[in-house]
Amino acid sequence: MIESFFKGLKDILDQKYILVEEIDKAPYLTDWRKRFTGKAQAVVLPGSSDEVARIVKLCASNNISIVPQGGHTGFCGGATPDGSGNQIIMNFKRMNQIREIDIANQTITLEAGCILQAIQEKAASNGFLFPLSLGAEGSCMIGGNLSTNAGGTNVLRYGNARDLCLGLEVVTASGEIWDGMKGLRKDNTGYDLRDLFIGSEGTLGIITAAVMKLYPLPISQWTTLVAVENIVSSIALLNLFQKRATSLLTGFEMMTKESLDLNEKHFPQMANPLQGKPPYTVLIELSDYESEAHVRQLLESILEEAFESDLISDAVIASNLSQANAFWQMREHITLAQAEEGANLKHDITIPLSSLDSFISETDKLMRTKFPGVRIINFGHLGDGNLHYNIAPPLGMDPKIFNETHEKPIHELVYEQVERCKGSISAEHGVGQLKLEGLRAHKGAVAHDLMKTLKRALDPQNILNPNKVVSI
Ligand code: FAD
Ligand code: 2HG
Ligand code: ZN
Repeated sequence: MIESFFKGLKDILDQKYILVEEIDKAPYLTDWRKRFTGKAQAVVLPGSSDEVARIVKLCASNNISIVPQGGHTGFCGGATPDGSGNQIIMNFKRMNQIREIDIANQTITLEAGCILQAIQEKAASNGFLFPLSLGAEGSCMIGGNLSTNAGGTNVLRYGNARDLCLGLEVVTASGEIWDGMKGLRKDNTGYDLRDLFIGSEGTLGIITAAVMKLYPLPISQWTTLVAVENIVSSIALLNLFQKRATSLLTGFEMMTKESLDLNEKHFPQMANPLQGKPPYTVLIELSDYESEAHVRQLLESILEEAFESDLISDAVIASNLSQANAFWQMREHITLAQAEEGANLKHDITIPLSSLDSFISETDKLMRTKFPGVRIINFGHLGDGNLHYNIAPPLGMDPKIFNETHEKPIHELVYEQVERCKGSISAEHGVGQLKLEGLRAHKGAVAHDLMKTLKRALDPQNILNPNKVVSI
């Protein structure tokens, strides 16, 4: 059986694109955070949609399950195989062609393995902005971004990966190629298949190509860091910027003192330029299509109003591009500082802004009472109500013991508070294997059953990334 499977694979792919030796497979078996490691019969590297379709057909007839994989930067173990050693990994790094830029339609057509940063650069060299932007952009791939419906720092203005997508090509569980690549901005012909595949983390179909929206490049961007006393003032500040800057507001990121202290510990060059270590530091970006002077004046006038209303106590405006980049680097480095520090439990949640204060004060209180000494590293995309409410072990605690003893009860505590505040347990990172139980417990029985029905209908053999998102 296995021999005939490998013989079939060799009919589709050159031997050098079928990795079976442990040493060759190893780089594909562990995720970016090193939280998940699996085993695989082989790692396959297809070079075209047709090859993907033929491999899926072969897997279906041999009952072998497939774990699609992009840059393997996901935080939920979605692209890591299980421990059985029976699955194959399908990695997309060879499918990295940018097929077309359509100037009139303002779209870019891409293969699934295109690296996000390469897409941004290609768009910019053609005078366009491709707005999806996240810390892993140097290695994550558009197929992975769409499969996780990635967010990042521009969602406030341009939306997440789903909002940027106008078309998909998908290989189904039976090895059919669905061509949904028309790139239309309006299409009401029945169920929205595109939106079904986006965010499904490789469990309903395999994305092989996509048509994505482009935007004009802004003429000028201004970035500022401001000091804020508490979350209520941070939200009032957001509302002020939304009212005064409307669509020119392109970034609104919140960082607590604890998250920036951790940054400074591991990357002293990333110290907060604001004096006195404020409880909350907010990074705000405005982007303008009119003129440098226009946006600068607008920013100064909004900041003046914020000072007068006592919403902020200090502000630094980046005086040049490199300083603006340094502000953004400081924000993006929190994840890296947490990785340097060791273990941390990630919570990637959204809460309605009106309940955020209640969520934070109640969850902080419970966390500190039930788990004395844990460190709350809270930061995130405040403009989207998306917190990265991460929990690090008490200083000196063994990370392995922390994960074994604290992971389950801490996730549960946070998810219960998310439910109380009518939020979501995943705003952007997805479910994968990490939140499988969390989704089952907190999505609601009806929604969870509908998801299982969809999974059974689209993948009756359960060969596409089984036991990720939902188990059937
Ligand atoms: P992978 O990790 O390889 O895969 C993710 C999921 O998609 C898996 O379930 C996989 O099976 C599936 N998949 C991959 N390719 C395909 C395909 N072609 N067809 C079908 N299924 C597929 N995420 C955010 O949303 N916002 C952030 O701000 C953010 N910042 C990050 C910062 C850092 C430093 C790191 C390391 C990660 C960050 N992430 C963020 C998480 C991660 O980068 C995103 O989830 C990203 O979209 C994953 O892309 P990937 O190519 O690495 O996918
Ligand atoms: C970010 O917003 C990413 O920087 C990573 O989503 C969040 O490290 C995290 O938990
Ligand atoms: Zn994020």
